[in-house]
Amino acid sequence: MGEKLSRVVIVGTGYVGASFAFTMLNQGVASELCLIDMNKEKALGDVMDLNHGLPFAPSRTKIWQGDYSDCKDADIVVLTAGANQKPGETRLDLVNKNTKIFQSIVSQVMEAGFNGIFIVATNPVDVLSYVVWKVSGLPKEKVIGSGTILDTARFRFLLGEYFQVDPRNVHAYIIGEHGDSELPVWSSADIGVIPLCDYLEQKEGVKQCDLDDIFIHVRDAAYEIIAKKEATYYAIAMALVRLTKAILNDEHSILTVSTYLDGEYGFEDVYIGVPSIVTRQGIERVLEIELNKEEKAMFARSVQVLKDLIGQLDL
Ligand code: 6V0
Repeated sequence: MGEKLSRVVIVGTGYVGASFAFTMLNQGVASELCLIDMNKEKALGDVMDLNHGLPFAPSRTKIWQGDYSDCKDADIVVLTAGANQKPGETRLDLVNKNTKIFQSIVSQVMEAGFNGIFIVATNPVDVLSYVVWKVSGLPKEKVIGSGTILDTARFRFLLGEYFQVDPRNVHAYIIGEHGDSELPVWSSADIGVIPLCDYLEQKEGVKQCDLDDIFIHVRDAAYEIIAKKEATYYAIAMALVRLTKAILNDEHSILTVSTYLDGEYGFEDVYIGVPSIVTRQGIERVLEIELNKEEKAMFARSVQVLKDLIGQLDL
């Protein structure tokens, strides 16, 4: 084949990490997949199980249970380790528990000589992306949180159902904290080529209260799913693979990832979900959506929630 090898290391092979590995294998995204977990038996079990699927995979992938020294030559390290959200627990409750875990993991990855891109999925993802950026010492472009990529997908799915349009033709964003203070950017949402606001005026049967309901379902989706089956993992796994592909293939894709703000939207020193251009180098730039007055206020509140948490961290 002669193609350049691409190595992706996954730290944390729980529900999310293992689903991510499975999706990577099914889509033939990387030539090397290395799985690390403090529960070595679990990681080894996953490696065996995934390897047995290789005869059905679209391309050859080398999969093994590794250790932190394998991060030296990795293009991407995906962090899905840590405690997950328990029923009734907010993502923000997890912060102290997972910050400690991350300080230890990221130090070990960096000691191995890693110089690639971190993708962070563990919650609270915006705060932990900030932790990874601080602890790793890598440039901000190289630390990317999954942010509101999943929330945006949920939003597009529900809007697609409502308007009976393919969700891939729904151009609408959820921005802000991946959590309770996130917000829908209604003012710039388009259904296909029609601004949603026009749609609202023109189409009978399209009501603002239905749209508000859709957002509430998006915001509270994780709570609903966790109450039913204890964890959410398929859609986030697919979202993480989408992000991984955007990086490895230098796609310049616009994804609502958690990105370091350095003056964009009038804020700095915070990681938060905003549409950003993702390339082989990581985040190329943040796109600033024109927000209306109400959206600006909601975004500012979301930034404040995250800044308050970051301010309490012992970094
Ligand atoms: P899980 O199934 O408990 O898996 C976590 C894994 O991490 C386990 O296998 C642990 O053994 C492992 N682990 C814990 N500590 C360490 C350590 N120090 N070193 C190595 N491995 C360790 O959790 P699950 O996979 O369900 O969730 C993982 C994280 O993803 C949680 O924080 C979730 O809240 C978060 N999610 C984030 C989403 C997003 O949109 N960003 C969506 C869903 C879940």
